[in-house]
Amino acid sequence: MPNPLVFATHNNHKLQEVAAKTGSQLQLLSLTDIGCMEDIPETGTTFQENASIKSHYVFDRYKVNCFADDSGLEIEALNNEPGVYSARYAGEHGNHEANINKVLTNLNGVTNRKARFRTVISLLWNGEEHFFDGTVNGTIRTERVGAQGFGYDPIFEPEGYDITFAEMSMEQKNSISHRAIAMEKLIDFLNGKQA
Ligand code: ITT
Repeated sequence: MPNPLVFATHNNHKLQEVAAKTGSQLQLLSLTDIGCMEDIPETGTTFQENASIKSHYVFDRYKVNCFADDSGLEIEALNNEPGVYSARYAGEHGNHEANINKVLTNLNGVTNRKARFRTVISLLWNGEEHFFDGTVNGTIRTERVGAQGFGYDPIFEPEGYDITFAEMSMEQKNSISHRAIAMEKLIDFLNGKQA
């Protein structure tokens, strides 16, 4: 019997990326599946803090095993901005177009293009909290390339590749992404628990 596990996100792209990896051992449920339609406040100042706020919010109300992630882009030349503000860097939550424009403007003429995507996952499993993280290093392009993915994907070129995340298929991005790395650690942990 698959174990129900709630992924505390409203972002369908993320759910799909993760669902492609979890297989049949877990029944992955979204916030929509459990009827949680509220926007969970992300008031922390670190990825870890925000992930933890979200997983606790769901657990406190629904008493289910659950996990939440917080992810974002850190750009070296911008003092690791946008960081925890990645989704609302230009003001409005989830306006990826405006967010990318702001990054490109802020990096105009800057030669250090180093950046990294980071994910931290907080898992509440049988009443205990566990953290998992993932990082992908790369560089910020000077213009958008590619139409796949979401967020900052069109301007992020992962190290070791000459294409952006937005030029990769979901499968390819999924095999190397920050979220995938953190998720793999989560899944290893869960498999260990169920063995
Ligand atoms: P939820 O809070 O509902 O889970 P979100 O869109 O806010 O969804 P995250 O907290 O994981 O998702 O990420 C914050 C922002 O960081 C996201 O809106 C994007 O702008 C950026 N981001 C995170 N992961 C990304 C990825 O794989 N590709 C491109 N941008 C990403």
